[in-house]
Amino acid sequence: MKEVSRRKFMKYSLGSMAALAVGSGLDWIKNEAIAAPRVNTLNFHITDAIKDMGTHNSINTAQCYFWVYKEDRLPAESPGPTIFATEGDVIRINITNDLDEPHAFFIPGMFNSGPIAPGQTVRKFFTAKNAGPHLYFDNLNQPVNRAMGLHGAIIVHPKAPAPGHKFTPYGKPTPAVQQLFDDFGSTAWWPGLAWEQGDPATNTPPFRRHIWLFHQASPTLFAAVGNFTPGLDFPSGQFVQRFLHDDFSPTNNENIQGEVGSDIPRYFTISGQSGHFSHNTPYINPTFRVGEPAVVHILNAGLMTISMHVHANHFFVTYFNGVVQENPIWVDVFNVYPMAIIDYTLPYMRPPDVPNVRGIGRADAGLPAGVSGGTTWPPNEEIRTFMPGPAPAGVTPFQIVGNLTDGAGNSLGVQLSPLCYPAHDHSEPTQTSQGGNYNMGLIAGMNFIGDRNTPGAMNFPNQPLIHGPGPGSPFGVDGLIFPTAVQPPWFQEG
Ligand SMILES: [Cu+2]
Repeated sequence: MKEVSRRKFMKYSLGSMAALAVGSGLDWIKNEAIAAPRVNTLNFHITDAIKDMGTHNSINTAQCYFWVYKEDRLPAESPGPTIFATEGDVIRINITNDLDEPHAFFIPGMFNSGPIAPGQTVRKFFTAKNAGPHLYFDNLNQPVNRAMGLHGAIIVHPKAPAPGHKFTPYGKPTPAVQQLFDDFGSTAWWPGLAWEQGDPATNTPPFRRHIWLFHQASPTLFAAVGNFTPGLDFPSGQFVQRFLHDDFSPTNNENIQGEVGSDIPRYFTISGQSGHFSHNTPYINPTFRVGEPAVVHILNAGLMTISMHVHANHFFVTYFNGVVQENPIWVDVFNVYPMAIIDYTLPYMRPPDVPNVRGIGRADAGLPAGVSGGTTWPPNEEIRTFMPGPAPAGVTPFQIVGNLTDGAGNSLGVQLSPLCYPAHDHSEPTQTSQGGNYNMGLIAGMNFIGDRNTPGAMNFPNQPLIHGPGPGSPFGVDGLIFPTAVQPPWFQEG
């Protein structure tokens, strides 16, 4: 095994679910509003860490060495913490480089720290602008420093919508995107809530948004970078070649545990998580009702192309690499190239795969004369399925029953609800954890917990999912930063 110079240097290790407290959706910002810190100044250290990948257990460890932006008040993690700001905010930032070669903090079009020497601290400020999603990253020795984990998302919210219009996620929306967000909640074809509109009665937050920040990790290559001659940059050409094209035969590449293997990435992450840990995490997966439109900010900090595909709803591509779209196409899969930033705007309409006598996505009605059976929306077939056993005849929808009981006569029947649809990468043969099974790789979802446009179906029964972590949740309350002492105008407490 090679000498591991950086391991003496390393200050942080990650191994618990609490390390997930870096991702965010506005839903849990709202839920955790009282405890969430709003800070004047970001205090970042550029340092390194060992992260548990994929398994999150101590028996079958799957660890990887990373470089991270660590905020003083938050756990070490890659990606770094999501920063929420409002257009025009002045953000103070102190950045200390604890590693032994120059590093930087860069937001295209917004801020550039310039090279920060080992041991040096820079104190700067910048103004949040260009409302929309942005990547922050280390732009030195590209793409090595960024790919080693030095990246994160900054979401700039517009100060106000144009007069007479509703909020969009952008400062200067195109007419088509403005029309879409104006239509949400106020037209016959998009009934329900506007994007800017919440509903305390259903615990629905306003400004529903999630962040899917993509990255790929190579335990052997990252260890090689960590072990490289202190003070020298790892050759970027060699890094890219090994990352994308190394063969799968065993080589002398070693990870931090001394295991050998290919330098091809083994871990494909969404906001730092894979598989079960991305698919069942409230801050990654939108979980709303029909009529509660939501935005997913897609950012690819890695070196491989992702084609994230969402079941249940087509999404509008409203933003592409800094450009609000003139013509927001409505698609179910869209390529996300390295460094691409794309917004998927989910209308949260009825999943059209649930059939309906009036047509896909339309309001339901009784069946035509002479046709037997029942209506199909609310999704009776799905949520009237009881395990164990069928519901007795005559049972109304949304009533938990079963044909088995416990000793006290209580039913054991459980309805299958809510409706959970997957979202996954359409280039899955390579984009998976150690190959061959996207359930261990890039998997997220889109969940429906009710329908606010259908009487009696506001809340589907038996919901195991929640909008976000509650008090005492292992996800913690520290996963977001408002870099201003002033509560943003778009922030509302329910
Ligand atoms: Cu699929």
